Amino acid sequence: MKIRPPRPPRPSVSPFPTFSGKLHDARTATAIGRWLGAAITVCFITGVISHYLQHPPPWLANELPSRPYWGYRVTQGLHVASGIAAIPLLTAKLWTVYPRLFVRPPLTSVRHALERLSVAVLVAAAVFELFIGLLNTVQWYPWPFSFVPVHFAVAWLLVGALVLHIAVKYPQIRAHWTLRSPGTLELPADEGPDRRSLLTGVAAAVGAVTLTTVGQSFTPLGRFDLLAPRHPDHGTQGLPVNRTAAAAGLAGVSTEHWRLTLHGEGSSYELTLDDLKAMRQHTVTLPIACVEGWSKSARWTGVRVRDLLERAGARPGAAIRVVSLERRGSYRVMEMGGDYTRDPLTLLALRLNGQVLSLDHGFPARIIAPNRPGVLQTKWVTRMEVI
Ligand SMILES: Nc1nc2c(c(=O)[nH]1)N[C@H]1C(S)=C(S)[C@@H](COP(=O)(O)O)O[C@H]1N2
Ligand SMILES: [Mo]
Repeated sequence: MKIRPPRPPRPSVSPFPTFSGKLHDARTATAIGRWLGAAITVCFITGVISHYLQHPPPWLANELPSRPYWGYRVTQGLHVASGIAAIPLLTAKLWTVYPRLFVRPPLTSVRHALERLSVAVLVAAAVFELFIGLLNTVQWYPWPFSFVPVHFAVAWLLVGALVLHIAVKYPQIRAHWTLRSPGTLELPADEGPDRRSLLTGVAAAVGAVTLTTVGQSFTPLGRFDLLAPRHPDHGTQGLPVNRTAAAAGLAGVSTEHWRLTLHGEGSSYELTLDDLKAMRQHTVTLPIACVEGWSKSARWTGVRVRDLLERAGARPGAAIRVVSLERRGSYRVMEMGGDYTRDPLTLLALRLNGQVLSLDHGFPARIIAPNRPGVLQTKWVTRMEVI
């Protein structure tokens, strides 16, 4: 009987790439992840604020505060800026952790399967939110669903998956939270230049996209605003136009035939444009803060909404519905709670930066109110009803 000599073991060749560098380890993932986590947290909180200011549930509608007058400008500026900053951060984070896609065996236990599933949900939700959010800033909607409810719902999914992810990864996050060794001020010797270069590169990318877009709402940096879709200095009468009269289907408004109708609780009345001009005029400086991210302050002159309501015999702080001449469109009808109608800064404006409102800015009359999303600053107003 012949005995075969034992075969030398075959070197096992994995069809999958292997990674050993520092750029794909838990320390790099943590370093980038904490900045990404911070950006997503700011984006989520400011997004929830924006959502409830724009679409309050009935119990909240009359409680929304009209101050600070600059509130929405700041929260929405942060929302769009943190979302834009999250794009290079998410890209870098995914690049750092993508070797984990090739981990073998793909599933070791139920727990491992659940962990991978939660990461899949997290990544999908994050990519989806940043993608549709970015396209929304340029008002491009190449999808069949409506943006706001979907963006809002997936945000909760994203934050839920993020909380789960942080809980699961807590031991690694804690171990790698700072890049310094415990008790020293020096970077440990094994922190080669590559990790630092990567983090510097990511920081530079975040700085670059922020600097070239944040000027759309933070106007002192306006001259660096090269990439944002809107520039606060472009537009008639010193203010960008979000939706032109032509886009809203308004060819013109006849001053002669235009009326403002006011439905109070007991009484109703109608005013011509001359009647409105004859009422006491007030001038306020307030921003238009568009949900899409741009903001610009302007000087508005017109009649206080509370004076108009008082004249209709409405109780102070009544909530109202405002209707535009525009025939269709989601911004044709707007509702406004008592804090806004009571606020002396809330105007039915007739003039903008010292000139009669142009048709694109809402001639003959538009709403301007403090701490309000731009979409609710209704243009071409023709009717106000106490509700
Ligand atoms: N009737 C009506 N009002 C409207 C709109 C609209 O489409 N229709 N757009 C709103 C949006 S989204 C913004 S940001 C502001 C912009 O005002 P502006 O175009 O005068 O800058 O108007 C708001 N008022
Ligand atoms: Mo807007």
